[in-house]
Amino acid sequence: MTTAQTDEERRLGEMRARALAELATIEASDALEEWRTRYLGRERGELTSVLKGLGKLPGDDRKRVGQAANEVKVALEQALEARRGELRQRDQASALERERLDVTLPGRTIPRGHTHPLSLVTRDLARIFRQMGFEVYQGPEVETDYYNFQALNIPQDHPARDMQDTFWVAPGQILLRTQTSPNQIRIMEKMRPPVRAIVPGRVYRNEAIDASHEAVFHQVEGLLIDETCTMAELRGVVERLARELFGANRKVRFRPSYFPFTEPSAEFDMDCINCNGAGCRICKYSGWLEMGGSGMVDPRVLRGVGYDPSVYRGFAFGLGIERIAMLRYGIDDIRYFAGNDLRFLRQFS
Ligand code: FA5
Repeated sequence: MTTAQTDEERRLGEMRARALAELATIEASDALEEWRTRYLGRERGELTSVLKGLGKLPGDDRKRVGQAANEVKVALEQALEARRGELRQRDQASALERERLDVTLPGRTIPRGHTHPLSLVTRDLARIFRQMGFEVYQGPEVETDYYNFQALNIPQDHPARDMQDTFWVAPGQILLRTQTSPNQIRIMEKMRPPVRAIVPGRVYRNEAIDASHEAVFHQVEGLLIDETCTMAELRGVVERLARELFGANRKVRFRPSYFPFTEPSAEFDMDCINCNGAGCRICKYSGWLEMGGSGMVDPRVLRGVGYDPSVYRGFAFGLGIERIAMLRYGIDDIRYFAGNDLRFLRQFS
C-alpha cells in the first residue's frame, strides 16, 4: 500500500537534492565543513531540525519520515566523505605538480676548494721533520713580551728588538709574536729532554711590505735538546731538509750571524735552485739562497727553563715558509699568498 508523501518527506527529498548539488560545487575544505554544519550539524543542521520535529508526527508517519531522514543522513555523510577524498587527491596531485623535479636538468656543481700553497709546504715540512724524529707542536699567536723576547735573552731595550718591529696588544706586555722562537721556551718548560720539536705558524712584524717582505708571514721553528748534540747535527738536519725539498744534490752553507738566544749563531743558505750556484737573477748573482737562522741554544736560555747547561745542549733553527714556497713554485712576489686572487690560488691542489 502506498501512502501519500508527507510534507516532511518532500522536504527531505528536496534537501537531499539541494545538498548534493551544492556539495558537487565545493572546492575547498573549509567550505566542506561549512556545508556539513549547515546540513548535518547537531545544533542547527537542516536534517537535525527534521529529526527534532518527528515527535509531533502521527505514529506511522513518524516511522517513515524517521527512516527517510536516516537514509538522507547516511547518503549525505557518504557523499561528504567521497567529496573530501576527491579534494584531497586533487590537492596532492597539484602539490606534486608544483614540486616537480626536472631530473634532466644538469646538477649544480659545487666548486672544489684548493689547498693553499703555504699549507702544502707546511705539510711537507711536517712530513720531512717527522721522518727525522721531530714532533709537531703549535703555540699562541698572541704572546707575552716574556716569551717572545725576555726568555730568549732579549731584555727590554736590547737592540735586537729593533730588527723585529712589533705589533703590541698591550704595549710592553702583550704582542703578536714576531717569531716562532717563543715556542722553544714553551716546549722546554713543559718537557724534559730529549726534545725534538718543530712549531710551524703565523708571525707578525711591523714591516715595510715589498716583493719579499710581508707583515704577516709564516715560520717553522725547530728545536733539538739532548745530552750530546753538535752543530754538525744541525747541519745534517738542514742539509736533509734542503735535499728533501729541492733535490738530492742541494748544497748548504752556514754563515756566522747573531741571535741573542743562540751561541754560536748562523744563517744558512742553499745553493740556488735556478742556476745551481753559478749566479742568476733569482739569487741576486750570489749563487746562494737564504733559508733561515739557527744556532746552538744559549746556556742562559737553558738555565732559564731549568735545564742544566752542563748536562744538556741543543740547537734551534727558524725558517720562513713563504720563502720556501716561493722557491718551490717559482713565485716572484710574496704578496700573492695573502692576495686572495683565485687565478693564483687555483693553480695549487
Ligand atoms: C728569526 O726570526 C729567528 N727567530 C730565527 C731563529 C730561530 C734563529 C732559532 C736561531 C734559532 P729572522 O728574523 O732572520 O730570524 O727570520 C727567519 C726567517 O723568516 C728569514 O730567514 C726569512 O725567511 C723569514 N722572514 C723574516 N722576515 C720576513 C718577512 N717580513 N716576510 C717574509 N719572511 C720573513
